[in-house]
Amino acid sequence: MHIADLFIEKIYRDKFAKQGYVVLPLLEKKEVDALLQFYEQIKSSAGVEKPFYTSIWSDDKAHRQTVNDTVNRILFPALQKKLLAIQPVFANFMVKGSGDNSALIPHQDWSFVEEPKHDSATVWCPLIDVNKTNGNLQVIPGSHLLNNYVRPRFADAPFREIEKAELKKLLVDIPMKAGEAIILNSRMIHASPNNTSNKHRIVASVVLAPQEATLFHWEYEQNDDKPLTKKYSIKDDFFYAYSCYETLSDLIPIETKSFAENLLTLEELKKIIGYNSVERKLKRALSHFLTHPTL
Ligand SMILES: O=C(O)CCC(=O)C(=O)O
Repeated sequence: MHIADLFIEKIYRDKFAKQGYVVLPLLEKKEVDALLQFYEQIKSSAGVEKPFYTSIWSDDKAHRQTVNDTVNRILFPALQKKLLAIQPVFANFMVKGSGDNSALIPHQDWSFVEEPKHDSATVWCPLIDVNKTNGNLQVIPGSHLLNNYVRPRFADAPFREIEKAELKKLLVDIPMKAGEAIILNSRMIHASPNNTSNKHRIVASVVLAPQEATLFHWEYEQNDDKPLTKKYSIKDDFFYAYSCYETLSDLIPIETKSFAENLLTLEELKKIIGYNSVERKLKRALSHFLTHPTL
């Protein structure tokens, strides 16, 4: 089952399947305010001193759990008005302080389900208006068509040999209002620029999977120079039970396999995403007339 098929409205089903993401209105103002108020209450317990951090990086399990439960309690019912038969994998705050080191490099998210039989998506919902000056999300449209279906923790990206400047040219900024959400396939390449404003950028986020899909987590390991993946069967408490930097030594993998990677060139990536530079330039030129670029 695929997330694209679970949108109630056809327009979102079609857009999500084609471009790998959609932007839609999600939260009411009172829900945005409730999340901001909750963030203010718990921010000091995160204990993460980085210009960009997400709650699952916190060493404090109680912090990870309370953020998961509270963010999920507000986001998930709102999402059930847009999508059928979904399950939350984990929920999170993603906070970007101001400064030159707050950018996030292009990456894909981990796999959470058996792909391509199923897929999963990240819901990213800013609690303040975002644009390219304060760390809006950037995506490479069409990059959900990449076929690296196992994306383990600690593994490097299959597009790591492409020059950073070239990769950046493929990114599209997604400016959004507080309470809107971008829902993106976990395979999408995404990033975010530095926050050059003097205000923290706070985002509430939840990863979604189809209800019928079993949740898994893959870990990358180098063994005698041979790359391996270990596959774990997980429950929805996994991402607050373990911080994202922990090795999972007390868990028993259900499968250990060698990890075969196919490193992408720029040309291969452009072909997969159906990159059309003329169309992209035209859309850029028109983009100030549009609330959301949809390329
Ligand atoms: O919050 C951000 O700026 C980036 C979020 C992100 O990379 C993610 O959701 O994986």
